[in-house]
Amino acid sequence: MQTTTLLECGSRRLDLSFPRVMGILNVTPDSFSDGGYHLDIGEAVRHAEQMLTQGAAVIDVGGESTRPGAEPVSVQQELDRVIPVIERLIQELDALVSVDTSTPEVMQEAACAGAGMINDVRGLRREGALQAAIAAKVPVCLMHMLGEPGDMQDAPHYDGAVEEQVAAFLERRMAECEAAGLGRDRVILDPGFGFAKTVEHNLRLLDRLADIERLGRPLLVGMSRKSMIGKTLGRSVEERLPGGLALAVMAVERGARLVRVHDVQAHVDAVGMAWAVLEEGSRK
Ligand code: YH5
Repeated sequence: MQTTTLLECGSRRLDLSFPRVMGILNVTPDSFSDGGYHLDIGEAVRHAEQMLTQGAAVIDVGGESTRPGAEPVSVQQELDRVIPVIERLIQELDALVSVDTSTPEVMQEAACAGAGMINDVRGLRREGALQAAIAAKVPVCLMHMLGEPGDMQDAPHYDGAVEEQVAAFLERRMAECEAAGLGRDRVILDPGFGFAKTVEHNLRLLDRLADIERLGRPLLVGMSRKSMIGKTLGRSVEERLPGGLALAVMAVERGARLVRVHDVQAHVDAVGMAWAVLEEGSRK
């Protein structure tokens, strides 16, 4: 099936008729993989510039750690971390910026500063988030997660097949958002790898990604450096790139159009190579 999806991201457009790479820019002092390295605004901008040079189509800027046990951040703290970085990425690099937040005030300010996408791991379920996202008039990534980051990994349980539960959740959430005024044409869907899921859930969900693709919206996946790789292969965070590339390629083969990663260059090549094969076989 040929999907020609052009997303209107504020003043920018994002062509998702082929898979694109989203570079992760953490502006948190307690981030799992990049702990504290990108707090400096100048350093964050340089890191983003490098990811853009390497072929990232979107920079995902986040100021709240979703790691279990991470300190909660206040709205003001999150604004202080994220907004100055977003402003500079847009003014200096003309980047397409996604804001990784569940906080309505941050969505609003980020959109005012020129962010072209909202990425909310809580699927706009915080009070005021849905209205803020609608007012922002940019595409939104709705992700699947049970519970809250703090408790989600306690005992993830699904009645029946995980892919069916995740697809049903995303379908329902998309319908609720649509009823409130968020058009489907502005929705990107994400099964939420690592969020309230065991390794087995994550592996099965990737294998059955087609069940989520059937919902008819572009798919985003985030597996970069996650513990599904670490636990399967017995690798530390620094050793997870080869495993992550394999997962990204499999996701693209199953329809993913945005791959959220730390290591942009390697993923641009892996995804580009996989896509060349799929195009030649014209299965996509
Ligand atoms: C995602 O999947 N994930 S934050 C633990 C790691 C490495 C990375 C143990 N935000 C997603 O990236 N947004 C995050 O090593 C996300 N989809 C979307 N849409 C967690 C993360 C990470 C966690």
